[in-house]
Amino acid sequence: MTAVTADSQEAYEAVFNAAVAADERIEPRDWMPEAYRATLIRQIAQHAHSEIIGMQPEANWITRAPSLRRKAILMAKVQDEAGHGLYLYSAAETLGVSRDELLDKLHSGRQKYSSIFNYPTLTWADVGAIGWLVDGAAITNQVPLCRCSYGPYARAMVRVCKEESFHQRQGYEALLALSKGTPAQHAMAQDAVDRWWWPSLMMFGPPDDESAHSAQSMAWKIKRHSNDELRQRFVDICVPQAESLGLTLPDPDLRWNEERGHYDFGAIDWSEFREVLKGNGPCNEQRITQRRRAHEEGAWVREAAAAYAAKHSDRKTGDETRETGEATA
Ligand code: FAQ
Repeated sequence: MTAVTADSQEAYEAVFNAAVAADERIEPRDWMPEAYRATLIRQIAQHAHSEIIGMQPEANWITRAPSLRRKAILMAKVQDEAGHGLYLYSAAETLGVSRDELLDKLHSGRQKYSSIFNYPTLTWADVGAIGWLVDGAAITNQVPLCRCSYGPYARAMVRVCKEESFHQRQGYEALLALSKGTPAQHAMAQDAVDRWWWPSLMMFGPPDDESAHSAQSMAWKIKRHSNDELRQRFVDICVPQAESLGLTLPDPDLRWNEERGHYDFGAIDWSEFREVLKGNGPCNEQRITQRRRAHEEGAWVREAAAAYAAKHSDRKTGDETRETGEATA
């Protein structure tokens, strides 16, 4: 093996920087700075954990969906989120970490998942609000990630975004049905939007001047836009959609700013965000307990799948041995 000298390290770094500057993709076998690898593992793992923990709030309503059609749609959506988790864990594995290691870090609180999934789903309308607002925020954040400099993450995002876009529309449609329904249904939709609006804005992360990783992640073209830029884009998209829905966004300071060409919006309660990140949100305890339980209860499935794969690969090796006649002497 060739030793990496200070000179060759510099040469590798120059190739990496040139590839990033030219908007080329960095692939798993390419040399990359250790800090770039660590940042990607952190972000992709947090993203994957969010997808699988994010199954819980909506799954809460599968047994109580108001019709068979709504139930079938919701089951498909929750299953899609599990699929997103799988693509993302696979993308993280290309960076040299194992899925077991990442899940262990989630279960022991050493890695985060999105703050948004620590809020409860109190009524059926919350399923619509999650689709419209949470999936809507997720798409706003993730479309630029399709151009992330790391190839496997960028490619995973393409499919995830297509599916999230469908999820967003189903949420919008479910909320519209409630908003145009009876006064009680309309009130239920409004109450859900009142509760999910501010936490959805927090999904984009802390304000730019408090975002520890943004500058470096943007220089590496992992992130293409800052947290505040994407949050503003999301607000601008949501205001006319809320009007079409016949619902009000719970922010008296929300108004069009002609000069900026954007909607101004009120102050976000960052102390709430920090509390949720510290583990003190309304459902942190419940979410992680449920996740650990699901992992323990699924141990037999993982063992059975591993045993099956081992048996299958033994058979395959046996077949190949018979075909080539090797290992018979
Ligand atoms: N929640 O320096 P920054 C979905 C942490 S998927 C919790 O700005 P960065 C689909 C951050 O990790 C939703 N923690 O960090 C779905 C860092 O802590 P650390 C998930 C947060 O990485 C829908 C610290 O704060 N999406 O919804 C949050 O540059 C419906 C400083 O922050 C993604 O993960 C937060 N909201 O920017 C599923 C997208 N924000 O690690 C089911 C990919 C920040 O130093 C149902 N991720 N933190 O300990 C990203 O784009 C970025 O990681 C950001 C944060 C923008 C989230």
